[in-house]
Amino acid sequence: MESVSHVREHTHCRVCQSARLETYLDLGVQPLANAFRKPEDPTPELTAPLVLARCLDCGLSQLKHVVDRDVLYRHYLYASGHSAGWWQHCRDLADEIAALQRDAVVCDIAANDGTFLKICRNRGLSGYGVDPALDINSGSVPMIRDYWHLGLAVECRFFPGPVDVVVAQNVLGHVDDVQDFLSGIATVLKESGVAIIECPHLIPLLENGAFDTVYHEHLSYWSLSPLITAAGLAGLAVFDVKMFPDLHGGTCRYYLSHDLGLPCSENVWALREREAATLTPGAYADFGRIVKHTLGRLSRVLREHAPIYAYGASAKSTVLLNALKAADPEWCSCNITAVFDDTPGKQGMWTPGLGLPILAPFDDMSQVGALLITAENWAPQILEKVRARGFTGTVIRPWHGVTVEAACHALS
Ligand code: JHZ
Ligand code: ZN
Repeated sequence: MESVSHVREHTHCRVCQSARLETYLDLGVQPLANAFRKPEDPTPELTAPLVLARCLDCGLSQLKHVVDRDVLYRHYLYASGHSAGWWQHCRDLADEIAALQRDAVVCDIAANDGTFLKICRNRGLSGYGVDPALDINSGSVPMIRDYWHLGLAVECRFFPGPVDVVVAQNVLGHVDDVQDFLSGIATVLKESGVAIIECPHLIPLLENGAFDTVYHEHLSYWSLSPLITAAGLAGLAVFDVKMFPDLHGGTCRYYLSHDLGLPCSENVWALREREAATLTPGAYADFGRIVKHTLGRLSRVLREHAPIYAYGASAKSTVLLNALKAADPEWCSCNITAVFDDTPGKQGMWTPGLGLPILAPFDDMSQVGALLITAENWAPQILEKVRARGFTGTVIRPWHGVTVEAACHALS
């Protein structure tokens, strides 16, 4: 692997500009988590340091290195439409928006394959998506192929016009210039409009020991407190929040409006209090210890149960498997035979760093002895699928200190 030339060191907090960034997780130099490759690809793999720090002033957790976004997003293989749990989440959100305003116009930032907008359309809502990925097929959903930014928002406000709702799911953490991004939202939103921003929350990340969600795409690991600061600078206010503990390991939905000085909900106060009580220096230190423990135990478990198949060629799988290899001097790639994934675009590719083959799951899974779940956030759906195909072996899950169970007991 060669070092990536498109890496910039990030020295100041992207919310408050403080230089007081304190490292609390160092996963070394890692391949890019979504850089799945064709086996015959001769180009060297790109890598970058993966170091997580927190701002001692505003509390934002952020990576200390920024990879050029064109390297990460112009050819993006992740298609949100392939995860059934994600469909349900989007259906619920579209219902909520339709109940609020039957004819709402929606701008979906980082719309990916248009899954959410297609669901909106079935409910009579209209709108358009914005996404920089050049080769994701979004069907007939109108899609602007660009990164969301203030200049684009100014154009969109002019045509097609201001919108009632902005939806930004799993994108704020990927954004380097947060101020420009949020100002763009404020610009395109009608006076009475609502912005709905979702991203994994920092507390479950720390509590679950979910270090595999730390990768180069995720520049920031948000919590409410720094978001209130960043939103305020863009003329927006957070007026409500909702937690989804099972989504991507613990997602928070933030509701924002133009800052009209109106009171916010009880949920906002409660989450602020919870953050103040939970996100203590000790919690960050504990997280480092959990990660070390997880890697050590997982190495042993994988050796004991080899040969193993993994399920879920997620970005998380790249981090997990490469961190394991880096931490385990006795690591042997042959302990893991292949990684299953239902995404057709990923099948036939190799995983970043380790070069494990990605396969479609077998019709008959009864011959698979042990399965490492590498998309832990989708574990229930994956287990249902493999059990239905005859899998009766051992299930290994990496979060919560590593669990090892027979298929018949896992998550039942
Ligand atoms: P999944 C993504 O990360 C992308 P990833 C992104 N970087 C982000 O921010 C986070 O989400 C939040 C497969 N799968 O969704 C599909 C099956 O094969 O956890 C995916 O390849 N069968 C924008 O990549 C992978 O697992 C199934 O039944 O870590 C899951 O990836 C299910 C449920 C999933 O996200
Ligand atoms: Zn800060």
